[in-house]
Amino acid sequence: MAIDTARQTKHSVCALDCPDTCSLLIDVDSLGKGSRLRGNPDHVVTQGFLCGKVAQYLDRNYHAERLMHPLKRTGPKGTGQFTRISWDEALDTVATRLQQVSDTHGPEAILPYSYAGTMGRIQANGMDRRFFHRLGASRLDRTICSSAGGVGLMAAVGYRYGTEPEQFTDSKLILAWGANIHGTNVHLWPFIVEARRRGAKLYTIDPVLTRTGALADRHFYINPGSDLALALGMMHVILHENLHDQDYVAQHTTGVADLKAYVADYTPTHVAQLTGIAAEDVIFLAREYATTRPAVIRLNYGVQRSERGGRAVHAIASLPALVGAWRDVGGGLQLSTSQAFRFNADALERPDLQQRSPLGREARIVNMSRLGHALNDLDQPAVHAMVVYASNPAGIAPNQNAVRRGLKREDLFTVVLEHFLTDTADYADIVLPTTTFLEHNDLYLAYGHYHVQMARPALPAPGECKPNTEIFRLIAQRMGLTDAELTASDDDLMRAALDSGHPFMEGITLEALEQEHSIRLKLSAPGQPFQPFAEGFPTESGKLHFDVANWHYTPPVESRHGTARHDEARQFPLEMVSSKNDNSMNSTFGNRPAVNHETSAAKIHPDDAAPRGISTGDRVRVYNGRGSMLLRAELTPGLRQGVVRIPAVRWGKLADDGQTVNALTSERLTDIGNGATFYNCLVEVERCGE
Ligand SMILES: Nc1nc2c(c(=O)[nH]1)N[C@H]1C(S)=C(S)[C@@H](COP(=O)(O)OP(=O)(O)OC[C@H]3O[C@@H](n4cnc5c(=O)[nH]c(N)nc54)[C@H](O)[C@@H]3O)O[C@H]1N2
Ligand SMILES: Nc1nc2c(c(=O)[nH]1)N[C@H]1C(S)=C(S)[C@@H](COP(=O)(O)OP(=O)(O)OC[C@H]3O[C@@H](n4cnc5c(=O)[nH]c(N)nc54)[C@H](O)[C@@H]3O)O[C@H]1N2
Ligand code: SF4
Ligand SMILES: [Mo]
Repeated sequence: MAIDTARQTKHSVCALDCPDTCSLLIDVDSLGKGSRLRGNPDHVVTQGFLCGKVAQYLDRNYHAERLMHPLKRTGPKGTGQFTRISWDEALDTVATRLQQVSDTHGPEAILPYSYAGTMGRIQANGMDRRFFHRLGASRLDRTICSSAGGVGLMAAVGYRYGTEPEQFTDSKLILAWGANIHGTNVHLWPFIVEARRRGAKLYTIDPVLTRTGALADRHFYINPGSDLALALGMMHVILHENLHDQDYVAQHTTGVADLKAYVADYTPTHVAQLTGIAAEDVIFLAREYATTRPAVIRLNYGVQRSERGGRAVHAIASLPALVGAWRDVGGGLQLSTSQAFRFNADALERPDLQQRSPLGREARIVNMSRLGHALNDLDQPAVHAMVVYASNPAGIAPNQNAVRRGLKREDLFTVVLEHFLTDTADYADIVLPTTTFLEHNDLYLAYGHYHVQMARPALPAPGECKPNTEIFRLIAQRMGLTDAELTASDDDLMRAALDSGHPFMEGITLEALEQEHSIRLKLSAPGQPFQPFAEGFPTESGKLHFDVANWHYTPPVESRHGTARHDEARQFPLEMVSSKNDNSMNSTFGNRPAVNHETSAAKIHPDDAAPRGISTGDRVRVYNGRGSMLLRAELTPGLRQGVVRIPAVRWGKLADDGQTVNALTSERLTDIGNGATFYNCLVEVERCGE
């Protein structure tokens, strides 16, 4: 066979909702067929490797069930019966129906629903936003993942950024706090391996012994949602043993005297009762943390998917200031790095295009974490049309039975832009086939490093697939919206986003990205490490304020601790943590058999299984007042007793009972940030027959 001399290696970027935002290389033959997807060896964070899920992404890209042309529904909603239609018919239907809904009920009756199926700036945060602003549609508050933690972090340090991953090699103590680094953020791992080779210790704090916990020097099992109490207990020990950095505290913080008085009650013994972490371990953690330099906390979002999660992040993110950890290269804290990416969001998303509602107000804001409520209970106006893209709410949104009840409404017109017929697409009136990140233009920030990236299509769009940007341009056109903002090209959008004038973005242009693919933000002078808070904070006073006003810890309503008096806790005595699966990405790879297997397990502590007569391999029903789901039991001592872990999120349509784990979760919101509380969820488990 002749060698394909036209084969090229192209650059791309992984668009999945992952902190690592990897730089990719792909071989493409003369017919445009891709092979050998791999990590870019020249990228300082990607380091030439990919996680297991994306190493096989081409299987997904070329999957036989990939959507290739528009569809319209032919059966009852939710049954997934469709017939092929042309783009012409699809666009006409969508334009006509959206217009009708807007004319009849007002534009706020239209709800966009999107999250981070792609993290690209233009495909899921660009033309779509302009279009919905111009319509005057309801605005979606995108709270499903990180808003509680984001608000908590800002309350502490003023910005949503922190320690650079490359600096972890200099750390001597790494606290992985609600962070399954090896499972969800694997490109941080090599830096930790190097730090440990140089003598660093790694401790993990998690109700579950994850892959990361199993590799740590010590693991601390914590009661779900009790992290605020642990942070206060550590502060108690640090202040009462005078282990804080008096100089840094005096120069760069306020309120330490109040803090000391406030945490007096949070003695190790009291904190042990609240968190389940033994008093001597609370003391151990505090002493190790305060006396080891540099010390870094890798806080991840596990902590803040909880009723007390926002304040927990606020308190945890105040710890590095107490011990002066921000002074050191390799010290500090990382929850997210995203806010350092100073794109010009206003120029990209054009909130100024927003039409006022016929009621004379700004378009209302709808919280995506309460979609069940939005679809069933909102009025003035009720939601009559929903356009879903880069998200799968029938699977990933809490209180799934309410969500699906809403999606079934005959008076709701639903459009879904997708790669596959997901649980959500099965409820659509019109399904539109979209390109993947390998097939379209996009510009990327990251939330786990500081490199801006851009990707051109590495592969041709298959079948009749189109990018989201193009689909929103076409719908706008059919609706007679000819504004220049709605006809802007992908490059126009990227240029608008890059043109912010912020010093971090200096020299980062489309042309520069075209050449270099990935460029580090200009965070510090060449050769100098980025130390964001070594010299104070970007708050009004320039200081971090130990703001104890709302730090009083009471256990989450939906937990066994302190609320055992409640009926709920008696009926449903186990706490379910539906944290991330190791080998997938939320529901994105749910049609892979191995992922379906992984997400169909209920992990149960032997001491909880025994009284229920449950053994590994048994079929069990996990249930509460909101729903029920059938799973396979897997006994493991790697859990806090009383906790059941169900890795999220499977495809309901592939399960006998049609359910995902979100049949069980609630629409209750976090203390601050209006986030979802996926990880405070009381359930009961019973063995069931075949
Ligand atoms: N493999 C894989 N990688 C992913 C994803 C995926 O689905 N699979 N999803 C991506 C997304 S969307 C995100 S947001 C990130 C999230 O990344 P992470 O935040 O690391 O992931 P989570 O699994 O949500 O939570 C981390 C850990 O927090 C623990 N946890 C739960 N409740 C508590 C608590 O109350 N206190 C403490 N201390 N720990 C708690 C969980 O058991 C879990 O091990 O990962 C991204 N990467
Ligand atoms: N129980 C429980 N529920 C959870 C979580 C949990 O830990 N436990 N995690 C929560 C969190 S942190 C998050 S971030 C959310 C994630 O929820 P979602 O953002 O909905 O993420 P996915 O489930 O990965 O679904 C993304 C969908 O986007 C599609 N997609 C990908 N790229 C594109 C594109 O370019 N265009 C279009 N139109 N579509 C595209 C994919 O095919 C996929 O079906 O889930 C939340 N739900
Ligand atoms: S999912 Fe994360 S680790 Fe995997 S390739 Fe994408 S960015 Fe990299
Ligand atoms: Mo997320």
